[in-house]
Amino acid sequence: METTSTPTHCPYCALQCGMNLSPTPEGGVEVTERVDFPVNRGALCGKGRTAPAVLSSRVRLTSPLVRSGGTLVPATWDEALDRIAGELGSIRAGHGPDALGVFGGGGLTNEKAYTLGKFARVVLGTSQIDYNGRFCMSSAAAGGIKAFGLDRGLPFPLEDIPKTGCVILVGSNLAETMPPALRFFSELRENGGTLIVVDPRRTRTAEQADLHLMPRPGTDLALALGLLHLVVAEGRVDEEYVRERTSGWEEARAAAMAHWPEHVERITGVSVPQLREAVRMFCEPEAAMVLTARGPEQQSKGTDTVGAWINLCLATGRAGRPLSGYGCLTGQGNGQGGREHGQKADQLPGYRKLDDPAARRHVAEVWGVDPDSLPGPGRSAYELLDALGTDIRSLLLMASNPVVSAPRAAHIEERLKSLDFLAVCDVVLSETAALADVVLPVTQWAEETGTMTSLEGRVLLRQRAITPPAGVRSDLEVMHELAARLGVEKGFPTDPEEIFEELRRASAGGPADYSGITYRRLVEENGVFWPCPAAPATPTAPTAPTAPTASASAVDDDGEDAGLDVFPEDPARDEAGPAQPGAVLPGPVHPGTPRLFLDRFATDDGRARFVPVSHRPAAEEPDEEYPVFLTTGRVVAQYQSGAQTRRVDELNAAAPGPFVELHPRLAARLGAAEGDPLAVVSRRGRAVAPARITTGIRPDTVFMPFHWPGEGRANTLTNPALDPTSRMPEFKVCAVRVEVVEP
Ligand SMILES: Nc1nc2c(c(=O)[nH]1)N[C@H]1C(S)=C(S)[C@@H](COP(=O)(O)OP(=O)(O)OC[C@H]3O[C@@H](n4cnc5c(=O)[nH]c(N)nc54)[C@H](O)[C@@H]3O)O[C@H]1N2
Ligand SMILES: Nc1nc2c(c(=O)[nH]1)N[C@H]1C(S)=C(S)[C@@H](COP(=O)(O)OP(=O)(O)OC[C@H]3O[C@@H](n4cnc5c(=O)[nH]c(N)nc54)[C@H](O)[C@@H]3O)O[C@H]1N2
Ligand code: SF4
Ligand SMILES: [Mo]
Repeated sequence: METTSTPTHCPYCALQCGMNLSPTPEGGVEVTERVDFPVNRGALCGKGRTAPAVLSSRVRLTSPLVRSGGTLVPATWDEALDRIAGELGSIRAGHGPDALGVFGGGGLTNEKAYTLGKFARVVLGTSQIDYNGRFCMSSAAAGGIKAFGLDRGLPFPLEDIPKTGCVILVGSNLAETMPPALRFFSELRENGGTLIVVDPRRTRTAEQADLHLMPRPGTDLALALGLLHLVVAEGRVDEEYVRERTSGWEEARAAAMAHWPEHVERITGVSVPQLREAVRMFCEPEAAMVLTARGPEQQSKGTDTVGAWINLCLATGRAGRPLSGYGCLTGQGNGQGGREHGQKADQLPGYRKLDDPAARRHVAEVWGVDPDSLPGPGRSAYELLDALGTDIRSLLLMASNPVVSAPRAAHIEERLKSLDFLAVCDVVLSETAALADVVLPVTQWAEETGTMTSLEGRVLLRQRAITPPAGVRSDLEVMHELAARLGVEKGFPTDPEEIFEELRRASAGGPADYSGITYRRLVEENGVFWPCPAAPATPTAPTAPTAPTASASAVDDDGEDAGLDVFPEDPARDEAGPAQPGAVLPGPVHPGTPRLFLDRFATDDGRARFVPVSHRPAAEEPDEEYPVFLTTGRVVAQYQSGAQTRRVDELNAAAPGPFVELHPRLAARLGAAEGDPLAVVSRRGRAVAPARITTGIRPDTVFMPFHWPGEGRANTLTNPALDPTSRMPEFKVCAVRVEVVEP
């Protein structure tokens, strides 16, 4: 039994606040302040502070469950694992490997996400794997890759925010979703900088703003184009920067010029004087930033919308320069690392592309398999869930609760029920686990070691602090055992550090290069920002790592500037172990890359690319039958599908259930009073929750948080219209009718 306090990180969001875990006399663990982690300096939100409650055996699973005669009953680990391996094996034999679906999560550690991707492709041989990050960050990732050649949520550390001149925060309610991060924005204002918030609701975040723009949901693309139009019209383009550091300006300029401010006012509801004021605030200081979150991204045009905001940054010379840039505030604990190491449908570790022959060769070499044996890209998350029970006959699900969190959730619930076989690994009996044929109870954050990559691109070590209860095993052990039962004895270790060492080699030379990072460095340096190549690498002959892709080399080649000799004698270099295929021999230690793009962007020619984009409406706009916009999001005291936080008394007291937020004018029209049960009806279904009346929302819009199952489930209503590039669903806009429920 561990007895001293352990420095670690929160189990929930992408801020990955530092905390200490200290044992209590009762044999449990409590959270104590950890001030040495610079992001939160000891501060935590209520979720982080109460996180140990979910470690308690009172609320969690401690025995495998197997469905028998319609109900889930306790079983031994061997029975449960045999059952899963048997079902997967026979479905594969009968219907081929692509009948086996796999669904992961952005909360999984890098080691688990990496192993899950490898398990799907090497053990099951299926292309049908994706994960919940598709619901979260894929539009920002697609936009970032188009423009910069690389996707890392924030290209700079949060500590840069207070030193810039202006930040436009688009569709982020970080006062509720990342409370300790609010400090950076308060400091920005104390230093004389300004904050612009773009949100259809006057959120706690918007209350902090110098300027709050309140557009109609789904119109951020027009808004950004209108701002760019004004930048051009007012002669505020940074011509020299555009010439030296970008390409594609003429087309993007022409597209923006078609969006007249008066026209943009009609689309967005944001007045022309407000647009002008925003342009002035953004352009006057020497440096400025645009940060987006789920508001503009969870739209069927999220990729183009992100592109439009990036265009604004590029035209004004506000990217790839100190204290300036575009960033996305990634959401889940490992939302960043989870999208880099291969649980995404089209991806191999190191942010490599599954359809790139060089990437396939490199990773297959590390995995010791034939590159031709690796399947190709599969379906995106919603498309995968939508196909359950058709050509996909079974699903292995790890770390997501789509019964609550997927769009058009009633339909997805039906798809899950129509499967021949569903296996779920979780720490609690989530609404999705409750539908499974086999449920495996797994260890969680404080009980296991693993790395997470925060929204800053900072790789962190979350350390084991306590002994897990009897009866649970780690996700890594689950994959090890299943691989063995399916005939793959090697390549699925259970020790996270051993997996990380393999991940280093698999990522070497890729865009997200972790090869210079070790567990020891993560502890000693309080995290390391990627890319961190083990450079200058001495590749082992004859199986050198493949040359970095053009986009990757652009980042990694900045080696000189990166100060490679900072830790020339770091003993951690010796930990790389014996040379293996694709291994990188010890060299001077790379310090990591807190700030990207300062010299060049990660494109072939080093220039950032403007994308020509034009406004288009949401997939579903209000009409006579469904006259009101519905948008959805979060409250401070609940996390995601609520599977974890709905098991914490203190959090339930603060946020006991769903609600429908609406403006007094809409309430008056409906004859609704505070607390009245309202039915919200969309083309997908009907949800009921009490009215919460506030002037802090547009009168044409209602808002529902999505943390609850049952009658008040917001996702019964949402529209699964997908962005054509990122395949991300439109959680933030659909059309509904609102009615008072007669008693
Ligand atoms: N308390 C809490 N914190 C969390 C989470 C949680 O579930 N609970 N989840 C974590 C995760 S995974 C994520 S992804 C992040 C999400 O963090 P955020 O993006 O901050 O969260 P949301 O509440 O989904 O959306 C932000 C805002 O977008 C606004 N919005 C709605 N429609 C539009 C629109 O069309 N345009 C614009 N500009 N804004 C719009 C909403 O009113 C809302 O205030 O939070 C992380 N942190
Ligand atoms: N309407 C609407 N819907 C949304 C959104 C929205 O804004 N509006 N946001 C979307 C976004 S951004 C996201 S990220 C998704 C998130 O939605 P989900 O994918 O449902 O996310 P969680 O609720 O975090 O589910 C994680 C599950 O994994 C379990 N778990 C935790 N740790 C581990 C572990 O180490 N191993 C295993 N095996 N299980 C673990 C938890 O108990 C929980 O059941 O929701 C999306 N849905
Ligand atoms: S802000 Fe995020 S990481 Fe920090 S304590 Fe809260 S949930 Fe945890
Ligand atoms: Mo998310």
